Amino acid sequence: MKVTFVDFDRHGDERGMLVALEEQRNIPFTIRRVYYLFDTKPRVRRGYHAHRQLKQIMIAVSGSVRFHLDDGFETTEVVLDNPYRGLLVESMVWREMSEFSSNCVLMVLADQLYDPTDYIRDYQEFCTLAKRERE
Ligand code: T46
Repeated sequence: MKVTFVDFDRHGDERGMLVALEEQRNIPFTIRRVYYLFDTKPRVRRGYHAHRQLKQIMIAVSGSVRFHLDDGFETTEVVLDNPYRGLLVESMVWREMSEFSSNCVLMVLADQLYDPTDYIRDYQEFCTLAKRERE
């Protein structure tokens, strides 16, 4: 399946590095929510859901994490380990995250406020909906 990365400009000098994230500029949507995952325990795998509408950009601002992505037809694995690179995860993509490094801070920019009804947590239901959308 196709994976879209967004590479951010690196602003830096002898003092250190900086990345700027701006909605509708290098972030391809209006940012309505930001959250971050950190201190994820060893061997934890999380996610196990898709979103009906939500679109997000994931950035490992520190450390690394593996994403398993599934659009209902194909799957792929992606490692995020670089604060200059965002992973765009569109709606209707099943995701599971694993192999969080102990220093991983995964920052997520989302185009919607938190809405538990947007989650599809049953994999078979997800596959059925994904197939229906393509018909
Ligand atoms: C995703 C991956 C990368 C809130 O109260 N507000 C929020 O905005 C979020 C995202 C979560 N929560 C609460 C709901 C749960 O009680 O925080 C708790 C943990 O959330 P969840 O179990 O959904 O975490 P993950 O790691 O399975 O998934 C999260 C996002 O929910 C999801 O959209 O793509 O991170």
